Amino acid sequence: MASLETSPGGVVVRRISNVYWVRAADLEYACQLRARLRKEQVDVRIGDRVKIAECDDLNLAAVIEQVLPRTRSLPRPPISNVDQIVVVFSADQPVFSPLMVDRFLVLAGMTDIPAALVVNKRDLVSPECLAAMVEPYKAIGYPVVATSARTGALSDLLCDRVSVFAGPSGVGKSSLLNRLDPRLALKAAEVSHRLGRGRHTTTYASLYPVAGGLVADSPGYSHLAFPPFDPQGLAWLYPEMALHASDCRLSDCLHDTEPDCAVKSRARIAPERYESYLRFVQELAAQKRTRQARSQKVESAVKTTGGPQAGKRLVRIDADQRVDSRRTVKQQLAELSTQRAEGAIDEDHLDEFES
Ligand SMILES: Nc1nc2c(ncn2[C@@H]2O[C@H](COP(=O)(O)OP(=O)(O)O)[C@@H](O)[C@H]2O)c(=O)[nH]1
Ligand SMILES: [Mg+2]
Ligand SMILES: [Zn+2]
Repeated sequence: MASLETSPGGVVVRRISNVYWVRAADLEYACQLRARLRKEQVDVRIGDRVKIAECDDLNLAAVIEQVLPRTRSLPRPPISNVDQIVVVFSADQPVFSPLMVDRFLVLAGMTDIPAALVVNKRDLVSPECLAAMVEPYKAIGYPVVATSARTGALSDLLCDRVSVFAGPSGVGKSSLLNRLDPRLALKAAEVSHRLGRGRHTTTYASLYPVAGGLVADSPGYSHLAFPPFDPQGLAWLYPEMALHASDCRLSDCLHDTEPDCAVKSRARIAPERYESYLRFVQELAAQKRTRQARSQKVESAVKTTGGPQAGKRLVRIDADQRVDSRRTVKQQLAELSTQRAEGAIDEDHLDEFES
């Protein structure tokens, strides 16, 4: 048995119910939480760095003694200390869609986690075709790897990092990971464990050791709508636009038809990228209008109270407001994750909202 001082730190890679698998020194220990942590209801997530104790190397069991502070976390699914989001697309089958690529890059940008782009199935297109796909993203500074799960690997990109794969289904995410480690047999492993806790349902992802790093295979990315986000902030998530965004005449410039727009006059934006930008601006603006209309509705409902029907109405308004306060928590969460992206808040503050 090792004492806390000598026991290696580890990373939580998987959780099923109240058993946490912690990877430490190339071994995976099935761990319980120390009673003290359970009593304090310490929230332990996949990707958390922890101190373990009472390591039983024969049965690979241990106890989690301490959870170390987190850095960059993915809110959904909750994975801590993520170094990069690897956006995976295929060169063909399914067809390469720059619009979808940009959506994933923007979604990644809305967290504070750096993104890389992998274009898989390079065996299906000509080198010229492939170059046309990857060059625009290389030019604006994203790490880009063109590969094929049939022939190539991604080792350099994944080494020494915690990565989360994201991308549409069918592009070869599982195949790429299986190629790096055939023991993974990831088809089955993709099934994540759902635990119902009251009204909350939490989906847990797993981290797999591959190519000298840890990788989560494409968790819950079926939901591709943007979280609440101000359209004026979108240009900051387009690196080639962000370079000039602070030089526009209007501080709230959307870089569309505004006068003296430094982005439009100076930035070198690929036409597809500018097209996706304008579409996403519209989408975010429409979402914002819906949110505002909904909160105005609640406000005006509150103002109509009073008179003979007041008691009855109050019941209804009460119900409305409850719905709204749940929404507000969601909005606050999204705002918090934006603030967190800007380094404005720490994780402990966020936990108050998520628990
Ligand atoms: N030609 C070709 N097919 C691939 C490649 N990678 C994966 N595939 C095929 O694409 C399909 C979807 O792969 P899968 O790994 O399940 O994609 P996922 O949904 O992103 O995990 C499977 O039939 C794979 O055999 C590749 O590099 N080249
Ligand atoms: Mg898959
Ligand atoms: Zn502008």
